[in-house]
This record gives sequence, structure tokens and C-alpha cells, in this order.
Amino acid sequence: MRIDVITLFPGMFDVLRENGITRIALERESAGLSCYNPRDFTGDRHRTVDDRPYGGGPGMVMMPEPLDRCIDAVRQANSGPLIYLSPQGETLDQRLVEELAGLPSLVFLCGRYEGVDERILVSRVDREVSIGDYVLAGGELAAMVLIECMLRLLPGVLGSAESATQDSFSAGLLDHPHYTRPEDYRGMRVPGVLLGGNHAEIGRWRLNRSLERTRTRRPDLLERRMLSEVEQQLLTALDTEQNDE
Ligand code: 9WO
Repeated sequence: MRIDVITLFPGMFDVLRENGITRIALERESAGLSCYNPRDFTGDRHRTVDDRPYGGGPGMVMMPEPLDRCIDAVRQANSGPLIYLSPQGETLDQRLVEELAGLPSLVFLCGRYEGVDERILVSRVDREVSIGDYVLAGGELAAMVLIECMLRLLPGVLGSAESATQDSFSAGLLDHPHYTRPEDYRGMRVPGVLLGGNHAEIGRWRLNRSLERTRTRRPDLLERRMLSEVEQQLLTALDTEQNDE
């Protein structure tokens, strides 16, 4: 997967190159990340990228010309969809992550100040994505969130291929609790079922904890998700029984 990012702060993306799972993914041939700075596509002595908004008001707007030239340069090498990160976009979820991670190439445009001149959005942006209902100082951290979400799904990036399919949300449910050694930590014991090695029983226990947590913390997820016969029965049983561990 090839990713090109248009940003006034290319240094921010070194965090992805230098750390954790994103570093592993980007060290492989199969993934690449390059940044383009609109400031390198200005024509004036001060390398100006922003100007005052027509109609007045606070702040500055990113000018169209440097962005247009910068996008032209990116387009020499990347014909994938151009995504603008903003609170006005469609909200990111795991389904959208999986859809975008399946594409061979993507371009991200990161706004700063009060945003980008509307004519760039209309003429050059294919899609607008939000990572949630809050305002950042720019699109960079949102692009980094989306890039990390995608890179961890690439084949061979996670320790085991199972991890990505078993985690929160890919199954449409919240994750179950996890335990490691010691068996007794400050008087808090690991649930007995996890020590027994009965994998059918462990699977049932984990699914029960996932269903329970999803219903109490995120009932909206359950309402949208079709429950299987087994899941429906387990959820009904949870209402009637007292907790067995
Ligand atoms: C700044 C501002 C200042 C005064 C009055 C209104 C204002 N709106 C904004 C604003 O939305 N600035 C944005 C900063 C412009 C686009 C880039 N910026 C951004 C992207 N902030 N937050 C995001 C973002 C992106 C994706 N998901 C969540 C938030």
C-alpha cells in the first residue's frame, strides 16, 4: 500500500516511521509513506501558504495555488483517492478502515488553520473523513490515526493473523478481558475457566464477557449487529443466571 500525505508538518509522521507496528509495516516493501509540503510549492519570497478569509472573521485559510501544485506533484506517482481529514467528514469506523486498507494507494490532505479553500475540496478531494466529533489543530493526527489503523491490517504486520480479526470491533463486539501471570495478583484471581484448558468452555466464556460488556457499555453496537442463534441464547442466559466467574 502506497500512502502520500500533503502536510505543512511532515516531521509529525516520523512518529509512525520510528515506532511500533507502523515502523515494522513501513520497513517492508509492501508499504510506503511519503510527505509533500505545500510550502515547497509556493512562489513568493516568504513561501506563503495561508491568507485571510473572504467575509472576515478570525484565523487564516490555506490558499488554493500551493495546494493545487502540491497535489499535481503527488499525482505523478499516486492515483489513489484523495482524502481530506476534517470534522465535517464521514465518521471513521472499522468497516471504513478495512475498506481503505484494501486499496493499493491513498492520498491524505491535512488542513491547518481554519481549513482549506473550498474550491480545493470541490475540485480535488474525493472523500472527507472524520475520526470523531472533536476539533484538532489540524488534520495530521487524524491522518496518523487512520494510517495506523490500516497498516496493522496489512498481511504479516501483526504477530499473528488472528490478532487483527479477533480484536474489538472486527467482530462487531467489544473485547473480552485479558489476563497473564501471576495467577493471583494482590488478591485478584484469574477466572478459573481460563486455567483449565477447555477451549470450548473458554471460547464461550470470552463470548459471554464480550456480549455483556457490549450491552452495558455500547448497546448501540448490539442494536446494529445481527446476533447469531448462539449469541442470542447466551445473552438471554446472562439475564437469568448469577455470574459463574
Ligand atoms: C478552527 C476554527 C477556529 C474558529 C472557529 C471555527 C473553527 N473551525 C476550525 C477547524 O475546524 N479547523 C480545522 C483544523 C480545519 C481542518 C483541519 N483541522 C482539523 C481537522 N481539526 N480537526 C480535524 C479533524 C479531522 C478528522 N477528525 C476529527 C478532527
